[in-house]
Amino acid sequence: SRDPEVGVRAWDRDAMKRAGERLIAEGKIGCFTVAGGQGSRLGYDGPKGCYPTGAVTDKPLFQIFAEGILAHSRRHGVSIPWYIMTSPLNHEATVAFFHEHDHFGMNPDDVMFFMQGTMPSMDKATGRILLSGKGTIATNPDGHGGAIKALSVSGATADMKQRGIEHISYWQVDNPNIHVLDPVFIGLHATAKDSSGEMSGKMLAKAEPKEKVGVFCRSKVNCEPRTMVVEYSDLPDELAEATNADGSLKFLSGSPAMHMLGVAFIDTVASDPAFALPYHRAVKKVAHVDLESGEKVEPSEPNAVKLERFVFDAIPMAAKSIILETDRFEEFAPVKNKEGVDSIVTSKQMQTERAARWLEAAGTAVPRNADGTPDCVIEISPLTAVCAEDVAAWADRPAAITAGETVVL
Ligand code: UD2
Repeated sequence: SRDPEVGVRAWDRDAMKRAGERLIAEGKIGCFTVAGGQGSRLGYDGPKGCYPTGAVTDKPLFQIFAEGILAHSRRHGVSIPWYIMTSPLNHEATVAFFHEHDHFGMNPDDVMFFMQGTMPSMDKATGRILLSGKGTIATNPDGHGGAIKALSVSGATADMKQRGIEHISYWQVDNPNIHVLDPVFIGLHATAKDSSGEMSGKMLAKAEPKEKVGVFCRSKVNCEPRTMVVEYSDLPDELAEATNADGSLKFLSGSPAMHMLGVAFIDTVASDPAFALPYHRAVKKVAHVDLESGEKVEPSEPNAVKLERFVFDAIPMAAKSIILETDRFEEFAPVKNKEGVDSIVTSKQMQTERAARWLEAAGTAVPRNADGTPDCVIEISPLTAVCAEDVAAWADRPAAITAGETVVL
C-alpha cells in the first residue's frame, strides 16, 4: 500500500473474513507446509518440524501446526487436509515422527507427505559436481520452489482436486506463531476483485534494513507490471538501505513467506512445459570425497555451490496478487538460528508476547517488566485459541496472571 503504482482502496475486513470462513467450512481450503530444508543454521540433527518449540511445553512445531488445523476443522465441522513437503534428507524421520505421535490427533488420511527434488552440489572453485561417496553424487534439496512441481508429480494436487480443495495456505516449518488458516487472507485471496486467486502473500515492515527476509516490489515482466519478491541475499546493500525522502525504507515490505495458492494456478504453472523457476546460487559447506585420495572431507569453510528455486518466484506469474500487511507480533516468531536473532529464545519471547496481547485485549491482567516485556511465560494451545477473538470469547479465561508465573492455557 506504500507503492503509488499499486491500487489502494477501502475494503471490508468483516466481509472478507466471512468469505474466508465460508470457504473453510465448505471444505475448499487445504494446508501446506514446506519442511524439506536442511536447517543447518539451527544445528539441530533432525527435521526442523520436530524441534521443541512451544514457549512452555516445548511441544514440537509439527504439533503446534496440527493443533491449529484441528481447531479450525472442529470449529467448521470439516476435514482439512495437510500436505507436508519433505526432502530425501528428512522424509523417513518426518513420517516416523508423525506415526510415533499418532499424527497429533489428526486423521492420518488427512496428512500427506511428499518429497521434493534434489540438485547436484558443485565445487565452488572448479564448478565440478561433488561426490558424497564412491559413485554417489552429493546433492541438496532443490529449494521450496521445487514445491510447485513436487505438488503436481506427487499426486498432491490430484488429491486436492478430488477433495474439492481450491486454495491452499502455505507456510514454512519454522514459525510457531503462524495462523495456519487466516479467514481474512483467504477471503481476500479467493474473492477480492483485485486478486486473481492465484498466488497472494503477507508482508510485514522490515525490522531493520538488512533483516533476512525477501522484499516485495513491483516490476515489469513482459511489459506487464507485476508483483514480485527479491530475496535478501539477492538485494544489494545499497538498495536494502535506500530510503525515501521521509526517511522510510524504500524496500520496506518484508516477506515472512506466508502465501495462499490457487490449486488451478499450481496446476497451470506445473503443467506448462516452458515453466521453470529460476535457480538462485548459495555458497555452503558440503561434505564430499576427495577425488585424488578417496578420503571423506568435512569442510570447515563453505566449499560448494547449491542451486535452489524459490516458491515466491511464481508470484509474477499470477495476474493479480493481494499482498496483505500483517503484524510481526501476531504472526511471526521464527526459529532459525542456534542463538541470537530468530532463535528459540526470541521465538519463545514472541510467543509469550502474542499470548499476553491476546489476554490483555480480553481483559486479563498480565504482569510486565519495566521494559514492557511480560514478566511471565505463557503458551496458549491453538486448541484453546487460534486468535485474539477466541480468547475474548473464552469463558474460563484467567482474570490475572501472577508475576513470574509459567502458564499453559
Ligand atoms: C526464508 C525466505 C525469506 C523470508 C524468511 C522468513 C527463502 C529463500 N527465503 O528465508 O525471504 O521469507 O524465510 O522466515 O525462502 N525449504 C524446503 N526445501 C528446501 C529449502 C527450504 O522445504 O529445499 C523450507 C525450509 O524447510 C523452511 C523454508 O523453506 O521451512 C525456509 O527455508 P530457509 O530457512 O532456507 O529460508 P530463510 O530463513 O533463509
